[in-house]
Amino acid sequence: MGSGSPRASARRPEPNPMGSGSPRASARRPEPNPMGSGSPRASARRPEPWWSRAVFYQVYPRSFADSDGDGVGDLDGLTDRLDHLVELGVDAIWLNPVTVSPMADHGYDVADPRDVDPLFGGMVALERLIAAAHQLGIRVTMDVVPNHTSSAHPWFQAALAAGPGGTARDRYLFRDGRGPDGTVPPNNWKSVFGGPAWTRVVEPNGKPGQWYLHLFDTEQPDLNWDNPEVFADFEKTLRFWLERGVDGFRIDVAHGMAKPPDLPDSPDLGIAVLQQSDDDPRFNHPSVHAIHRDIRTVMDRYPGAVSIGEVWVQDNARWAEYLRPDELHLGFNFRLARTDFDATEIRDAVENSLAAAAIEAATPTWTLANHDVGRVVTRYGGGEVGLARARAMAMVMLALPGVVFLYNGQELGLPDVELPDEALQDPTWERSGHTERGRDGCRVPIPWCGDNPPFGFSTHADTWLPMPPEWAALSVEEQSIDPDSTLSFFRHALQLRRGRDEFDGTDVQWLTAPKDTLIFRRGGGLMCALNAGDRPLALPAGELLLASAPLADHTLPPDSAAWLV
Ligand code: TEU
Repeated sequence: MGSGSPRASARRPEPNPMGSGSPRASARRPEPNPMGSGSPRASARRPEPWWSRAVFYQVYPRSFADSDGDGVGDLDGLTDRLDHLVELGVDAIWLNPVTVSPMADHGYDVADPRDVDPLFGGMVALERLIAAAHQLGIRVTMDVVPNHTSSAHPWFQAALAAGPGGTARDRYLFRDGRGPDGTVPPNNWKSVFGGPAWTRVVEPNGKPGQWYLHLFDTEQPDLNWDNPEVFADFEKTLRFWLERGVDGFRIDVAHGMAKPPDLPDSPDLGIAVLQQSDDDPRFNHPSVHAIHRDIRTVMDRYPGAVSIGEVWVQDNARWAEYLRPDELHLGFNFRLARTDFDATEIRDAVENSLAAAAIEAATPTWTLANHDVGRVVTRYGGGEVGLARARAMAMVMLALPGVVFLYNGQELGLPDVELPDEALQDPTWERSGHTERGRDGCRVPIPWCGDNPPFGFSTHADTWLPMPPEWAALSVEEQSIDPDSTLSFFRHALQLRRGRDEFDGTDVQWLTAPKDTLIFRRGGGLMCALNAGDRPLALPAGELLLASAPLADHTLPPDSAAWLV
């Protein structure tokens, strides 16, 4: 890292090991890209890329910090709060969509992929964020949404206006309906958010006409990736952001995009709202890989830039196909996010995730929470127990080789919030006929300081989702002064992970451990023990680096974890 970086010199005694120098980054950044072949951990043959053991911090921009007092978070709010990320010790931000959008799915409905929505502060605010983050040695990756656009996108508006048969409709998946009057949707697919995946349009002549496919909300029409214009435009989008200094992308629904020819009916798989399965014809069609190869060709022109796919595929072999050397750099693996607090299941999930990545010699990735799957504390039972388990599992995740994703608020131990019906905004709530509450509960704004909502998140009392009064105790300010807080714990854990050689190596060796517990050892010498049972676990001999709960006589209480060397 450049010696002039305030973060490196003042706060980071042990610079994060990075890979080889990037011509792209050094050309455009005041500070040279914090890389360098001098990394002690980079292999002699091939230096590790910067992201190979990075901690990514996911910022849900609506909920992070509001700078202009409208009750919705924005990019200047994030820029103002970057110190929090420096203190936490993360390497990169993953920014959920900030591009121009009517916000039917809070930005995943993109009307202009190459501009920033005024709600988030417009293009200048993103430029300020990128400059400030880079100055602090933090990289910025952003969401891109190739599977669909917003129905407000000019292409879709043109498709509606053009009527059937024209080239404008060929950028999307328009089809005639079935039945005598075309009143039956072209196939039986369901939307991931509930209800049919097809909506019928009113044609320019005022009559009901064709249907269009939308795997998500009605306002998110799926693009036709067989049309070469679609990739050409996506390439433009990737280059546009890379040229502006973005360090990479999280590719939304990276297993979508390609659809089976003729869009056949789906067998009734009984798939619930917000779920997918490997037999599901809506996703993971083999021709998606040609798209990823094309994307990689673009990425390779920008050395150091990373592509991270959202790949909801269970089968290891099929998941790994996305990580072939000419496809994605990284793929989200969601196994841990779907695993209960059960030692056997956790070990299975870890082994499976490692095995999946190993198929293509890819870097493993670990996720416990995000803006879709909910918060860890709640998933593990809520309250004190849920929090204890969330801290313990964070230690397991941070002890594993590869890349870790933290979801904003995870470092504060925030739970999901039970919101009143009238506050709900996720399209899932309406589309499921009010049977599925959707994902709003894990998207409530972050408490920064003070005794009452909005806790420094905004100057506006009416935040876009209401904040619970009891979050006063969970604010960043409150937790910063408490050495035993979850925030202090995360800061310490990330500092150790970044600075200690014992976290080196790519292997995970399982040691003998009593029922309902697990112990593994890393090549560098780190041992991680997890007690998911109900009796204390006697720890193996070694020096204690960190524990998620107080120890008594070198024994680990239930619902906790420890690192030893
Ligand atoms: O999610 C894709 C997706 O398929 C998820 O809805 C998934 O089924 C669910 O989270 C499993 O629990 C991405 C974004 O992450 C999500 O926020 C968007 O709503 C969606 O794409 C549409 O763009």
